[in-house]
Amino acid sequence: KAQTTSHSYEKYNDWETIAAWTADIAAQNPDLISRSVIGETYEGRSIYLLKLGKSGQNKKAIFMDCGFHAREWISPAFCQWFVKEAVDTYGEDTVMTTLLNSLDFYVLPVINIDGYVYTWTNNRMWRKTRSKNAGSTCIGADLNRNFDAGWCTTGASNQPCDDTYCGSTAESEKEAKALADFIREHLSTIKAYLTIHSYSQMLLFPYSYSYQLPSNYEELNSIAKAASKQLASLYNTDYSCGPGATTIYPAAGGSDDWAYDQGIKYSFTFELRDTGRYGFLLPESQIQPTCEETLLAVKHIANYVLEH
Ligand code: ING
Ligand code: ZN
Repeated sequence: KAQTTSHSYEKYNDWETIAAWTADIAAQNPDLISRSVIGETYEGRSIYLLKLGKSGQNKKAIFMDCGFHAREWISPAFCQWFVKEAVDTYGEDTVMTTLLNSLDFYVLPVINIDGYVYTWTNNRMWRKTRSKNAGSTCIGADLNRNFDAGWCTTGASNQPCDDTYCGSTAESEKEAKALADFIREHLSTIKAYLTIHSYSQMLLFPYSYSYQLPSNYEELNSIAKAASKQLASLYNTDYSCGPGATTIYPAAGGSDDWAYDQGIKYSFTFELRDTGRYGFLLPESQIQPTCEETLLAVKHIANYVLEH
């Protein structure tokens, strides 16, 4: 374990920096981390996935992605932070050690890479992908409306110029297809799906495309409450928990609903800090506290999955 220090975890990093970091951190921690490429973005960038965990047999896995929406910069910062914590606290922190000995974590640091690059170069408030739309001069689709879960039936737009454009079909976006293909290929091991967004301070679970409650609603609700309690224990940050449709708003085509309907019964969307004062422009001074508190919630969920 080494070299987590030369990377700036308390700053927002551009894609070039994050991409180089994925290679470095895997190379420097070969017994704990491996890197793969699960596909390419519309503009041809490699979509990197880190697999964290000590080698072992028949391990359950937890999948976590960051950077669905380009402007939500705290999200990729959290995925980087999580990997740093795994490296730095394995063998020191008993919970992290147990988790990495017994589980694999798939961490996808940025899924919407093209959009993320665009927020650094052109428009800080960009949300969507950067794909061309037939018959329109408007660019991109909302990756979190592009999954095959009640696709485009509610809380989504069929107009390419809108920020919640659902795309021409479910999985029309190469990034959504790559993510969905990977999860489909690993359904026998992936027991939990976590997707990191901002902002609102919420811990959401299915469904968002319907008001129907998931079959294990009581279980998901109690996990979310306990995870939020852990999160609040550090800085008193207040989170709301519940199904997406009633807690934030009805919205179809989200990845958590899709993963849940694939059979991944522990599926959560995090909406990190804050509640709107800074919104997507969360100051770098809040990266450390936000990531530390969120880590407690993620560890709680992972530990629950390990024990069930
Ligand atoms: N919020 C999510 C969004 O995609 C969400 C809320 C979660 C919708 C789960 C659907 C499913 O709109 C942000 N901030 O992106
Ligand atoms: Zn988002």
